[in-house]
Parts: sequence; C-alpha cells; structure tokens
Amino acid sequence: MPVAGDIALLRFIEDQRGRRERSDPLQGLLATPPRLSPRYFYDSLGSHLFAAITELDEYYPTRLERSIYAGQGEAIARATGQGHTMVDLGAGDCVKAELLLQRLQPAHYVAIDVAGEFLKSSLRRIEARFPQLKITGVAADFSEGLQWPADLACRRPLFFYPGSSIGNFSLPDARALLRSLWQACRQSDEGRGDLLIGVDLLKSAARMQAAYDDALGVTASFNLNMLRHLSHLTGVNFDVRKFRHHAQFNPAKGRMEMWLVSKCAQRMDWQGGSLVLNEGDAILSECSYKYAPDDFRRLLKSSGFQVVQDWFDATHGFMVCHARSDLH
Ligand code: AVI
Repeated sequence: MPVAGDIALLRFIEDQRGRRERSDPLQGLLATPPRLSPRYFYDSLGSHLFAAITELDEYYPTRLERSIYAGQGEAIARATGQGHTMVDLGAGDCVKAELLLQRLQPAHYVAIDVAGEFLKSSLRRIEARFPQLKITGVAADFSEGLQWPADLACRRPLFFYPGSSIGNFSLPDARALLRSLWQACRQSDEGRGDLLIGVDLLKSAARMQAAYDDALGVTASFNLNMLRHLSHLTGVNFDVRKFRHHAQFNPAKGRMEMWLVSKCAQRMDWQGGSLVLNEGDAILSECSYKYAPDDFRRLLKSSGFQVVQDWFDATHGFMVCHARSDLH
C-alpha cells in the first residue's frame, strides 16, 4: 500500500488491491435478477448525494443514530473507555465520529472509505477541529473483509461502524465481515478490541419505504448515479434517462430493496457479457436489512463478539451496540 501524501498529522493511504481484483463490476448483471454492487454508489457525486440523503426528513436512520450519540455519548464513552485506535469504517463525511471524538478521546483516528477524495476533504474538517488528534485516512474497500494496513500500528482498536451499513450485507456476508473485524481485534497489539456498531431496526413498512423513496428524489438520483459512475468506470453507456428508481420493503426477507427499472427495451454490451432489458425489467442495486435487536445480538455472538451493552433512540427505531472480541 503506497502512501499517497502527508498533510500534517493526516496520513493518507490508497489501497490498490480492490481495484486490481474486481476486474468486472458488471458481472452481477449476468445473474437472475441482474444486480449491481452497492459499492458503486460511492463515487464523489454519490458520496455527496448520500450526505444529502442523511439530511432528508424521510431518512430517519441518521437522525435517530445521531440522537443516541448526542444524548448517550457519555454512557457510551464510559462503556468503551478512552485512548483507543478508533477505526471509522465507511467514514464518509465523518459526522458521526465527530459527535463522539470529544468523549472517546482516541489516541489515533483511522478513517476508512472507498471514496478517497471525499474522505480527504472530510478529514481536513476533522483536522481543523481537533488539531492535536493523530489522523490517518485509508482509501479502501473493506466490504469483503478488513485487511489491516501492514505498516499501521493498531493499539487497542475500537471499530466504529455507524449508519447501519452492516444492513447492506446479506446475513452470511455480514457475519463474514464482522468475523474479519473480530480477527483484526485478536491480531492487534494487545490481542483484543472493541466494536461500536449502529443498526437500523424493523419498523412500519410505510416509514421505511418513505426513507428510500423521498419526495425530493434525492434517493432516486443516488440510485441512478450508480449507472453514471459505472459508465465512467467501464466505458459501457448506461443511459440514466432510460431507467427509473424503485424502492420497496420485502417483508419475507426483512429488507428494503432498491431497483433500477428499465423504462424501455434496451441492450448493453461489454467485454464480459451483454444484458437485454425489456420495459419494466429491473436491476437490484441495494438491499438494506432491518433487524430485531435480539437477531442482531445473535449475529454479533455468532461472529465471535461478546455483546456488552446497547443503546436506543427514544422511539426504539435504531440501536447502537457495544461488543468486545473477548470479555476484557
Ligand atoms: C449506507 N447505507 C446504510 C444506506 C442504507 O440506508 O442502506 C444507503 C442508502 N440507500 C438509500 N438510502 C441510503
């Protein structure tokens, strides 16, 4: 992993591994139904659109989670302790970590995100607000398991995984990712670590539906932007105007789904294959699993973690869990 640049305490590392290994981002289009990985939402524009989503009235998860950090941050810091290497997974705009930094007083803040440029600008804001804080930015995709940069010390890790991003993984993939975090805790300097993770909980279908299909159409743009991003990445011409956004709750699978629906008959060809879509045919672009608290605690346990404590917002719509790699 080459170091891309030093800005005061801010060190930035680019992970080239993902780019080499994922040669065909369009491979999922050959499946039934055709699908795309939600990782392709997050180019620079996609990251800005996601930041805008978090400001929407309908998108409750961010508001509920922030209310937990704002109202119960002290209790959280008492439970986790201070002085960790705080590893912010999918840091994005770093706003959620910012709510806790004062209380958690980490020895080192490591922010990881696929969208490197967006992360860099977020970290400049953090650096300006916390000039004494040691900060490292890592541009990397950890969705297939976290590979800790070999040259980066990991003393007392506290993995911070907010935003219910764990909901964007199927149950086996979520377990595998959590297991890789558990392993990173075990392989760290002291052989143990903590996890603080935000989880969106099951609630009324209407409320969830509105959160993924807002009146302003920001989520629709976020969804459609994936096609624009993939056009740039692969050279295949996805005409955004020929698709529309669709979101629906799938009660059998306990998840919100986002689809890109073809408005007409069309065909896309690329080196690895081709896709023919008729009007109404749809590409699955994201699943967002919603949990019952006990099911999520069970998932943590089955990944190796010991659940210590959890906190809820006033409506019990969102949960923040603190877990440890072992009972230290
Ligand atoms: C990042 N992730 C947790 C968001 C979610 O709610 O699944 C992404 C998102 N998709 C539509 N709106 C927000």
